[in-house]
Amino acid sequence: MDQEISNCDRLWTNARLVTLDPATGAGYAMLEHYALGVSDGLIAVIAPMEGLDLSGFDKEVTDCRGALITPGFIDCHTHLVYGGNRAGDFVKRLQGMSYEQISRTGGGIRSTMQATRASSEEELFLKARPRLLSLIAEGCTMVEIKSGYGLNVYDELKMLRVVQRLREEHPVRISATLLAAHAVPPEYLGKSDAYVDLICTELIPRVSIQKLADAVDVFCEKIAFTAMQAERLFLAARDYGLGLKIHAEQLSDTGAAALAAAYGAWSADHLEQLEEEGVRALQQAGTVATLLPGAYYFLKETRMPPVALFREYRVPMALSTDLNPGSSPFASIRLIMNLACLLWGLTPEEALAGVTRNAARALGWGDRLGTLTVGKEADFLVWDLEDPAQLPSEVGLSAPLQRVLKGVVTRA
Ligand code: DI6
Ligand code: FE
Repeated sequence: MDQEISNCDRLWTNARLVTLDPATGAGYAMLEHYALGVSDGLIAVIAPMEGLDLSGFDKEVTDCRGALITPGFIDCHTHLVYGGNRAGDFVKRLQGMSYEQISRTGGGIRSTMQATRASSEEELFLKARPRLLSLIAEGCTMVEIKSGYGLNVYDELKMLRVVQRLREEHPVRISATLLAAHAVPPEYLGKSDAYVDLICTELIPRVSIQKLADAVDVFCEKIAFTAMQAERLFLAARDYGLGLKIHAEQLSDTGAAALAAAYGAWSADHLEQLEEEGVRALQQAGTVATLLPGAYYFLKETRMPPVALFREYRVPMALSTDLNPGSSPFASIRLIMNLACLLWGLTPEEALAGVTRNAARALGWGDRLGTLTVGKEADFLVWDLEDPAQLPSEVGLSAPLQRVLKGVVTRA
C-alpha cells in the first residue's frame, strides 16, 4: 500500500473529480477514474486508480462507481437572518413601484429592520434555520451570513449571536459579517455620519472582541452610504483585523469597487453598474467580483454586470444567492448558477467555479477551500450525475449522495 494512502482516514475510489484546480487544468479541471483520500480533515491524496494498491487498507472505502466529486458549494453572500417578510413590497413592485421608491417610502430594508428588532433571538433563529437547511441540503458546506437588519448596537449584536448559534447547531462552516451599514436607521435620519461613527467606535470593537464577525460589509449606494463613509468603516475594520466586503455599484456607480480594491477587500458584490476602470482596479487588487443574479432577476434589472470585462481582466467571479427577503428571496445556489448562465452567459464551468473556488476567495479562504487540491480542507460533494453541467442546468432534481465536511460525511 502507498504511504500516503495508509495515512488516510477514509478513501473515495473510482470517482470523477471535478477539481476546479487551475493547476490541474482549465474549466472543470476533471480527473477521470481517480481516488481521493482524506486525513485529519484535509485532502491528503488525489491519485489515479490505475496502479493504486489498496491491499491492507482497513479503513472505510467508498466506491463511487464513476460518480462525480465536486468541492462543497460556498454561498458567500447572504442575509438569511431576518424577521417578517416582504411580500407587500413584491406586490407594490408588481404594481409598478421601484425598489428605490419603496425604500424611500418606508418599505424595504427599514421594514425588515422593524420586524427584526421586534423578534427575539429564539424567533430569529427558528426562522433562519430552514433557510440555512435548504442551502445545506443543496450542497453548501460554507455559508456567509450578514447582520444588517438591526441597525443599532443591541440588535446588530443580537443578529450576530443568532449567526453564531446557527454555526454551533449545523454541520456547515459559517462566515459572519457585520453589515450595520446596510441602511441609515430612523434614529439617525439626516445624521448618517453619526451612525457611521457609532459603528466605527462601538460596534466594530465589540464585534471584534466578542469574535462575532469575520468581516465588515457596507451598502455603498445613493439610498445608503457614501464612498467616504465606506472608507471610514474600512479603516476601522482594518484596525481590528476584520475582512472587508462591500455592496458596490448595484443601483448606481459610486466608485465603491475602486475603494474596495484600494483597501484590498475580499470582494465587491453586485457590480451591475461597474465601468471598465473599476474592473481594472479589482484586477490589480485581486478583489473578487461577487455577482448576484437573484437580485438582478427579482428586481427586474436590465443592466448586466460587465462579465466580458471580468473575463478579459481575469477578475475572479463568485456567485451567490444574496438570500434576503427584499431583493433575492431564494435559498437555492443551484438556481443562482442557472440564472448566471441563462441571464448573463456564464459558462457552466464559470458558474461552478463561482460557487466554489472564487466564493472561497470572496471569504478569505481561497488558500484553504474551494478546489479539490491536496492540502486543502476536505469539504466536498459526491453526485450521482453524468455531466457536471447538470449542476447549473437543473434545479431541484438532485441532491448530493454524500456531503463531506472536514473529511467527515455529514447530514443536516
Ligand atoms: N443589496 C441587496 O440586494 C440587499 N441588500 C443590499 O444592500 C437587499 C436587502 C433588502 O432589500 O432587504
Ligand atoms: Fe446583499
